[in-house]
Amino acid sequence: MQEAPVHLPSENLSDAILQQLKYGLGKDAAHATRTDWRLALSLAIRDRIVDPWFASTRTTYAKQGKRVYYLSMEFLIGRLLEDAAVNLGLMDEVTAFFDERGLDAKAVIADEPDAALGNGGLGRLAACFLESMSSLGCPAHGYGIRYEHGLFRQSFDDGRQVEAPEDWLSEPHAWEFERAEVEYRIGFGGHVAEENGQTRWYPGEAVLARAYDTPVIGWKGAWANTLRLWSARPEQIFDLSRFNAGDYYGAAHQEALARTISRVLYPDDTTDEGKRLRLKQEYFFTAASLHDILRRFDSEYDDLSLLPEKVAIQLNDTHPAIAGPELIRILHDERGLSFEQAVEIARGCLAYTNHTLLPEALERWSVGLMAHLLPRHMQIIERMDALHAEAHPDRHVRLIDHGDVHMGPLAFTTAHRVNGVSALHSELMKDTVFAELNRLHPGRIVNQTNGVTPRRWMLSANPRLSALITEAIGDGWVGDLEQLQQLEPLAEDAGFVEAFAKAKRANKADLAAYLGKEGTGVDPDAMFDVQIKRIHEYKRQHLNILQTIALWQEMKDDPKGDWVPTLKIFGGKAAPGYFFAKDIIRLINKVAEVVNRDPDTRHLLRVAYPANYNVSLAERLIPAAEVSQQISTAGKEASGTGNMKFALNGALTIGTLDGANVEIRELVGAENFFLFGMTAEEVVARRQVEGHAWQAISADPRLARALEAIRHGTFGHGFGGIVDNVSGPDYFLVSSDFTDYWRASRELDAAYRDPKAWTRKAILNVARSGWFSSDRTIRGYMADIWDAKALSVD
Ligand code: GLS
Repeated sequence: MQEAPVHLPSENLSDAILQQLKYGLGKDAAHATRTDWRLALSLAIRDRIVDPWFASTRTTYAKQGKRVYYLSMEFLIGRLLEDAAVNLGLMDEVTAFFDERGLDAKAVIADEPDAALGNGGLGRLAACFLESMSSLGCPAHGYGIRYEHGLFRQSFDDGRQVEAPEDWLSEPHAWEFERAEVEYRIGFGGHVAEENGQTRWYPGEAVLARAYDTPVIGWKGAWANTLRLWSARPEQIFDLSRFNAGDYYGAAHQEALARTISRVLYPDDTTDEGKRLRLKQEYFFTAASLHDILRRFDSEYDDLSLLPEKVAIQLNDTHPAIAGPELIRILHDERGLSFEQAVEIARGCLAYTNHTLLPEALERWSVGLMAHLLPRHMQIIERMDALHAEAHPDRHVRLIDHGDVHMGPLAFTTAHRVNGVSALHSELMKDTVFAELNRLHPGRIVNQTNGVTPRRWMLSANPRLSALITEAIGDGWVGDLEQLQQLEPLAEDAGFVEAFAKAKRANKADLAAYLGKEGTGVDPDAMFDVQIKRIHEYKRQHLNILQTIALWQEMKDDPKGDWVPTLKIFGGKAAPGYFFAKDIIRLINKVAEVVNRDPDTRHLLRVAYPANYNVSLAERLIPAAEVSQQISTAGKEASGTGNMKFALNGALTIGTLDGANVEIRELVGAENFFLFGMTAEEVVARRQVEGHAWQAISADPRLARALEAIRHGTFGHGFGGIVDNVSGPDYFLVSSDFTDYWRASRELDAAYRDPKAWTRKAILNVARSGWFSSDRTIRGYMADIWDAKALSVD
């Protein structure tokens, strides 16, 4: 039999995989390792994406569609293979192929490294958005950095977080195409000169940005967009004269310096650290992306005034906010437009998403650093500041203040739209950080509540529930999540309620088996109560663990009492320099050690903290969760997206009125949500009460006793900082919210005692979560911010 040449992928997936194994990887099936199979499968599936990908590009050119460019420091994409197989409808064929060979398709898929090019919600949102833009046919590119090392790998040593570098690129990466021909020179430093009435920037050093493309296929394979990541390279790869002189280290110096720019992801998304290198990273990927955007624009149009009509550039937080001054610089200095015209056009293209109100997370760069690294941009920022002052003489807001450039106001003034990520957050933006800018530019702030892609967070992560839903209402929900509403009447259908509970129970059993391998033996019939997210004081994992300690103490007092057996699951990483958060991690692990081996209570309460929480682990945990902990101090969590994934998968939320919890509660119904705690307004008032923490502790013996146990070393030593904090300044109001949290937790237990009623609530959570699809969010951006239209391949 004659085999098809490898460049013509076989129609038949099995043949295509075998061809890729042989011709793409040079491996014989008899000797193929799991990684070989995974790579062969990935390449065979990638081949199937190329045609729709090219067709999407051709369509965008032919229809002269408006293009959306999503600039983000982070794309927390996780594994790509299953996404692609699911969207192309190939999962059954993949499973059958490996079944035939006695291999486990799931294990092959899980062999893919989890691409952790992000920290948390902000990066994962960017990944969900890319998928939704492809599923909707919105012509788009994601632009970011191809970090060699994504977010660190976490392990625990005696309960302490230990960080190790992550190396997802140590194996071949099947999804990307290196574009050696797409390379831009990115300058830093140097000086600015006036020549014949024109301003010119002469950078003192430069690196090259090289493009790597990953196609992102949408639902049903109808459209594909591109994630283009930039990798830094030296201009001169090697200094031969130094090498020949025996200076081997010096000869490679330039290369090492340049590569540093795309080497590591900053392991913190809430504080601005790393200063010089981080600013370099930000400018590096933003400038490369703008060059690329303009090159593409120039290939189609020759009138720069068309830019806002044809190009929408979304700034995912302020990390790419230097895009404003850079675009103005290019249009004014290099393309000869007047400064005012350049500002006008740049603003027409740019929009900015704010993702946090935490003051320490609002980026600022010292004028000295900015002027040193980007001297021309600093001049432009000064001029923008002066222009803004001239236009609004009564204002107080400055782009430059106390020797710092403030990136939030800079992004705000260079964007035509600024959006928050939940209804509450957008309102708080108007009242707090951007109050004055909002007054000067009414209508510029809009809201786009976050969303999550149902393809990954339901269809592939929760195949059991997906199959059940499809059996009940057909498969239209995958592309139109609001169809889940059709499940509502089924909450009263005994057969459906039973099948739903069975699916959840099976997901729990899978997770129990996994956690068992990880070292925590658990009972799959316990209530699975989950808090997974970055470890941060405002997210209040310490409130959760304090409540767990208090519960354990009461169980110990009365082990024969009518308790709901509970498994508390925690997951998350702390920024390496955030010592308080690292103490919280150690406390959770130490409480787990004590509680899990207590013979009086171990059948009632267990604590599990699997290490190295990432996207893939989230995909295991969320489908098995029954309780979703969303307990941040009100006013601090901009939105949350984990909260949406849990509700969609039928977990009931215990939460505060914070971020998108507010909208979740409105939609799923107050009776299907366990609310507690102060509102954002009450939080502000409570902080003014002198001794608020101490008052709360004095009024609640449970809290006092739990704190006492920590102080007395029941869980080991070194936790004085946590106890002192929550009984002293307690900025995040752990103590003040404890009593109400305890109440809501016990109400939750009571509800869990009636399995049928609980399952009905879970079904209603699923049925009413359709609005939280990122397809809905992207439609909102397209209509209210980008003015972009969906296209389809004819
Ligand atoms: C974040 C917020 O903290 C989250 O509440 C939000 O869901 C996410 C996406 O909008 O953005 N901001 C941030 O800096 N990191 C986040 O995860």
